[in-house]
Amino acid sequence: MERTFLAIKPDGVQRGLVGEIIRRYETKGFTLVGLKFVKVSRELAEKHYDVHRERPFFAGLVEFITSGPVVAMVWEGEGVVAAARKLIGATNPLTAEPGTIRGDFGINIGRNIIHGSDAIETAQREISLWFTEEELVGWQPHLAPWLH
Ligand code: 3AN
Repeated sequence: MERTFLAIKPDGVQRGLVGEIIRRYETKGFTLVGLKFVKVSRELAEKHYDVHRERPFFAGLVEFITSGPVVAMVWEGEGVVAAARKLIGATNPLTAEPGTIRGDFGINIGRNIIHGSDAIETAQREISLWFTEEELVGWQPHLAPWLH
């Protein structure tokens, strides 16, 4: 089953949006398989944002993600990588549609509340970067298949 990595960034945590964000993925119908509250090390932050290493905002990005606690999560479900990005909205909160997390709660591109993997391969890389195999809990909700 497809899995994605999501992280509620320090601004999302500071603003008390953790419950609201988790609720959106739960009520959408995805299954939570990994969850932890972490103070991100510089080493992890640099690995996570490695593709942006040459970008002008790289240093600021690392500075910000390491500035306060982050909620790291793995969610599972059909098409979850693309669907989770859809719920997040566009990178720039000013162009993110209302109804999306960034569209509803964000203003600034550098403070856009949540990270979500952008492809299945990226998700696999990010999940193994942030979680050990033992920290992931494979389970199935007791729902009749016809409910979904
Ligand atoms: P997304 O998070 O929507 O996948 P990416 O992967 O293009 O966006 O960028 C990663 C992160 O880098 C964004 N979440 C945002 O915090 C930051 N970022 C992207 N573009 C800019 C920019 N022009 N100025 C400042 N920060 C940026």
